[in-house]
Amino acid sequence: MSTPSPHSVSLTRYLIEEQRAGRINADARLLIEVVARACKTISIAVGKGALGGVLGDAGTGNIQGEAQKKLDVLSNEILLEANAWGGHLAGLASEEMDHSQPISDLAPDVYPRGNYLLLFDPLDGSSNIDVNISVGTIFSVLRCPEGVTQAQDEHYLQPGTAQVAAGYCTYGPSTMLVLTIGNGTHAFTLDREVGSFMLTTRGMRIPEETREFAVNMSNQRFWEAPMQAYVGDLLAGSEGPRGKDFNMRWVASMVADVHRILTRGGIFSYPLDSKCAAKGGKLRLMYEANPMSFLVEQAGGAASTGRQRMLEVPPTGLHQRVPVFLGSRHEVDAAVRYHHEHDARG
Ligand code: P6P
Repeated sequence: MSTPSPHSVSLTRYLIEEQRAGRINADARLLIEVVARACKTISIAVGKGALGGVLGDAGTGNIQGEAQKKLDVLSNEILLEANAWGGHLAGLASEEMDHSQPISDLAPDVYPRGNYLLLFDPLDGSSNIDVNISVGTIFSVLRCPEGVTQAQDEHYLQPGTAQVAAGYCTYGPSTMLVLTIGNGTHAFTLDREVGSFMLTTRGMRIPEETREFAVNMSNQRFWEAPMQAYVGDLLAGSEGPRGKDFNMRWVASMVADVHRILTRGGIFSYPLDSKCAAKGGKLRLMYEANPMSFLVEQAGGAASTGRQRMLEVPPTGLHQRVPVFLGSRHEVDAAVRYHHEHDARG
């Protein structure tokens, strides 16, 4: 049998091949298919822009204290509806909802419940929507603990290493689904004519070294000392201790920044700063940092809080925030070294 060209392998075929190889079971495979189908619906809504009447604020706020965009609310509803009747979930949790929802709250008993917990940020970076910059959906899949019949918030509090699958869909010039089930990180591009996600990169690899960093520099004066020192040395370039010049990119849409790093390398950072330190950071552990860290590690990169491997952070809350450093392994190691050396000096 000839080896299929990457572009002839659909997401469905890829997942069936992984199931045949024993790396995923049917329920998890079908769950990922449901999420991918919901992302296609979100992509259509996002793509309509001003013509779809879905831009602008919804006039509501979420538990994060953020004004919700109409597309935040719509994307959340699309994911809830798609997963309500699928039969693969015990419950789901969203950035846009204060608490998780057991599937029985969403679907009448006629549909079977499953063994998985789905967590998602339905539309990350939505503040960029109104200026037509790429945004995305981030998702994470966990197992519901044995014997739990009504999944509650505490059942989601599992470390990132417990993830069964993780991925994001980026709504950019093309709509791409990037997925890991623990056997590498793979990119699928939506073929709008066929309506299928087609495998376009099997086995994304992040270069270990980089000359590109991503951080919101406007927060520099609020950073901790090790972050100030680390970025100061990046900015010193070839005249400084790093001995090479660096470039900077900051889209302010995590999915877009992480996709660039998975594609060509780099380091993404949202460190602690005095504005967000009281909350533990800006980005959320369970449905932003953990899924992105799983994808990055599976692509040969590294992900840390600056002081601890991200995937080993013991969760304490559904909307817990953490500082984030992820990307090219050697560059993340360098940033962590600045933090460790600072802490060792006391
Ligand atoms: P800032 C978007 O709101 C988000 O959660 C991430 O997607 C993004 O990386 C970050 O916040 C941007 O934060 O402070 O630069 O606007």
